[in-house]
Amino acid sequence: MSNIAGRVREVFRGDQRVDADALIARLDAVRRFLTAVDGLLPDSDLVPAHTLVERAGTRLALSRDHTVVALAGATGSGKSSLFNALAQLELSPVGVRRPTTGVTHACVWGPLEGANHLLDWIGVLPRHRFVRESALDADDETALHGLILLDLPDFDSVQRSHRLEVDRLLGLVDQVVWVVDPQKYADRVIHDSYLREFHRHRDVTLVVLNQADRLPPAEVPRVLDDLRRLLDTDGLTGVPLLATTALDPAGMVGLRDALERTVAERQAALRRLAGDVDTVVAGLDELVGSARPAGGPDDAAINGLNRALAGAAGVPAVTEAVERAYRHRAVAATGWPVVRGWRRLRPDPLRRLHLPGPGGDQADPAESLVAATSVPDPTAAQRSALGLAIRAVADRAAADLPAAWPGAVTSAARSRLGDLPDALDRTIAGTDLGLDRRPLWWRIVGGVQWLVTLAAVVGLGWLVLGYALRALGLPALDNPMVGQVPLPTALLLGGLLAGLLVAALTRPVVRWAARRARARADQRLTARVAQVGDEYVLTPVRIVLGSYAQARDALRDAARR
Ligand SMILES: Nc1nc2c(ncn2[C@@H]2O[C@H](COP(=O)(O)OP(=O)(O)OP(=O)(O)O)[C@@H](O)[C@H]2O)c(=O)[nH]1
Ligand SMILES: [Mg+2]
Repeated sequence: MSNIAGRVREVFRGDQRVDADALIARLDAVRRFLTAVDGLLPDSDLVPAHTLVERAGTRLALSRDHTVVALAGATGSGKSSLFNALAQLELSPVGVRRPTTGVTHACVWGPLEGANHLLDWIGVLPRHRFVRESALDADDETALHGLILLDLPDFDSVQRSHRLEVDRLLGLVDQVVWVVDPQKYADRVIHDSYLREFHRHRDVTLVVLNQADRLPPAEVPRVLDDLRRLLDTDGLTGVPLLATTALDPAGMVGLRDALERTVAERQAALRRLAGDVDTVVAGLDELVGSARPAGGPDDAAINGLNRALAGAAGVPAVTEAVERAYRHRAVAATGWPVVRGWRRLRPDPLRRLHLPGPGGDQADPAESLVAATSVPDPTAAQRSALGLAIRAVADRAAADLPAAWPGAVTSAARSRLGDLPDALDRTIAGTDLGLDRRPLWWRIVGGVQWLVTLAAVVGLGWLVLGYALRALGLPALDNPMVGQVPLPTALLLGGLLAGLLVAALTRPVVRWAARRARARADQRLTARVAQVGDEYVLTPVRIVLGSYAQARDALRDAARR
């Protein structure tokens, strides 16, 4: 797998300098990573990164002029003996009873004041802090000024507290000198539980084979070779390996020189933290992966979501009502005036859904904050179709993401599900369905209908007046003739027939226009519902994808040595 950790150079870099600014930039990148994934990935996976950020910040803020070196190893390997030999004082008791050292002892080369904050943070009790500063040998010891040497308890202890103390301190110190002896240098505990775990800290690791005097001189190189082979297996290829004898100053020269170099370089703290960043990045790599994710859900998934939202919002019911309302209103405006009044008595289909009724009045804005319409609630099938569509959006968006992320994307897609019904209802209520305007042709046809009806009424009145005069024996009206038909009769019959004819001719036009009104409303509603989907489903998904991209970039920056 070509992961980010793989790209971190896995070679011994003991002689490479770590730039403090570059390290701080890497730590900032880890911080950015944590901010990006906050609330999206399980906290348990992020503990090492949080610990690193906190520890590194503190260590860098504390003295960088001091180098904290720990002597770690199995009981009886000679840690305390080496500690005392380096300090040239009997500071830490050496004993035959095992284990001997139960609490960490510290020896500071140089004034204690500057080192005290560091030792407080590391957690060495004041009564176990010593100063290696004497007027007599000050010059000899100058090369070690700034060294804080720690004598740790044994890590393979029968005492659980010793192991806990060692594990705690190994997470804080700048450099570790692993002390092994000829009898136990191949023990599994030290290799499996400790040295192997430190393979990303090779450049702050030093191994000494102590008690070399117990071996026949000819045997020493053979044991060192064997130990080197084991260290290679542990992933510690290239780390400095020395033979020491704590009882003989001549057997300490190599170790002392190595410590002097470490102190002079002032690099151990930075290298240690750089190794910590490598370890944390390698642990996080799996959570982020290297694939570039899609920018968001694909069009097919979005279309599916919009369809499901439209169904759940009751768009089909509304558009059908729009078509019927158009017919209702058009017939009321253009129909034969005699039956128009009766038409108006019937309720408007949109009114029944509490949608804008005749005259285009909108729903009350106060009402529209809550469910505003009486559009039927979504059926179980529509609800489940919506659930599936949301899931499909999340699945498609998260398709390329590593295993830790699809869950976060799905949660984001569903995060505002509870608000969707109200939002959809408000949108439906607030959408201009396009029925506000009374088309001009309605008015023209309506006017024609009034004219022809008026003609019929005039004809009827004329005829009634003629009959009345005749019945009273008065002189009859002089009826002009239209062809063979008297004018009043022509007006009455012509008016009636024309009214019916106009109504019959208008009907198919009304039906066609109603279908168009429905299509227009459908388009508007679908667009508005899609906006709701964008705001309530797609935007949260895009935010998570954005966080993923940020996390990925941040981790890449953190991996850069
Ligand atoms: N011959 C020889 N004996 C040594 C050497 N280093 C330590 N010893 C002896 O080994 C025994 C254990 O030494 P310590 O220094 O107490 O060992 P330690 O690693 O501190 O042990 P704990 O405190 O129990 O973890 C003592 O008797 C020392 O005198 C050495 O280089 N050569
Ligand atoms: Mg000891």
